[in-house]
Amino acid sequence: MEPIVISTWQHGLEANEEAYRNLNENANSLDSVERGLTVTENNPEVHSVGYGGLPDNEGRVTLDAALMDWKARIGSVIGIEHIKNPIRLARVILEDTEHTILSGDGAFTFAIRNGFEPELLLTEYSLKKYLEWKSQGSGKAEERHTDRDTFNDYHDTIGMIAMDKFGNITSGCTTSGLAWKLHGRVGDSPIIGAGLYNDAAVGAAASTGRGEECIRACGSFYIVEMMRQGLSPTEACRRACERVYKLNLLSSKNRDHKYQVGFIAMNISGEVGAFSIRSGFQYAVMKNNINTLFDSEFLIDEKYIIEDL
Ligand code: SD4
Repeated sequence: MEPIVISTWQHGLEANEEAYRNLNENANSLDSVERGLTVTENNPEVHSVGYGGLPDNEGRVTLDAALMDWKARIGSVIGIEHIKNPIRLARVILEDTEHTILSGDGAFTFAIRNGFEPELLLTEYSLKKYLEWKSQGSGKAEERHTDRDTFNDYHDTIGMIAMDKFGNITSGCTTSGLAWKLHGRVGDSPIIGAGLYNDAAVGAAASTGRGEECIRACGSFYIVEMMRQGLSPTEACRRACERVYKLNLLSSKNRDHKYQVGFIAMNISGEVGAFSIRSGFQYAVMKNNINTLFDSEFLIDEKYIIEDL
């Protein structure tokens, strides 16, 4: 098969390069996704992933990451602190334990026992932004996106799906979650079926954006099931966005409706697609040695007014 990799947002371009280089050298998709996502975790300019990720409401950088491969193997890490590459830890959980998910202190202890070095992940920039937020006193978590309009300031979760030369697909996600989230809050990224899902007979999906809304819809699982029924990756992602949108409204009229959720998907023929709730979501696809950033199709435009519904 021709290798192919798709990932979320503009920073997906850089991660794709690394994943694709590995795929081209005959690495499997699990190795390639892990290595690709590590690039984003290591980049302090990406303020929603790994080192340099914006902290929670207590000023603590807490990271979520997960991997799922074509053998339905899972490794997920929730709310880990001081470990720069949670995606590498997710890989160790996937390969070397009987478990699927480790969280918090237990995940940290497991990491140290497995040779990971503790590091300070709060950068000068993140601390400055945190102190600014504190002094404003809104107390609310914030979604920040690397969209077309705000690219220079904000960054976002990276989700990635890759197919290797053997036709095997792996999906992965890594994030520091919403900026200023309540300490202990868990988003979609480490939740299997929400932030990512993989089925060797069908394909895979991954998400970005407001985790609460994606979790409510089991977004990534839903996309894989839609593709199983014969929908294209783009059409399956569109259906998932409709589901997210409806469940957000159903769950509460008072809920914050100004959220973004974006999905990417790939089927076992190597076709890819994406869809988002609002405009601005971008995704990067690399195949045939060409890495391209696309604007996603979306469900509603910014003129949407909740009171009209
Ligand atoms: C989360 N989906 O924790 C992640 C973060 C994100 O815009 O993508 N934020 O909800």
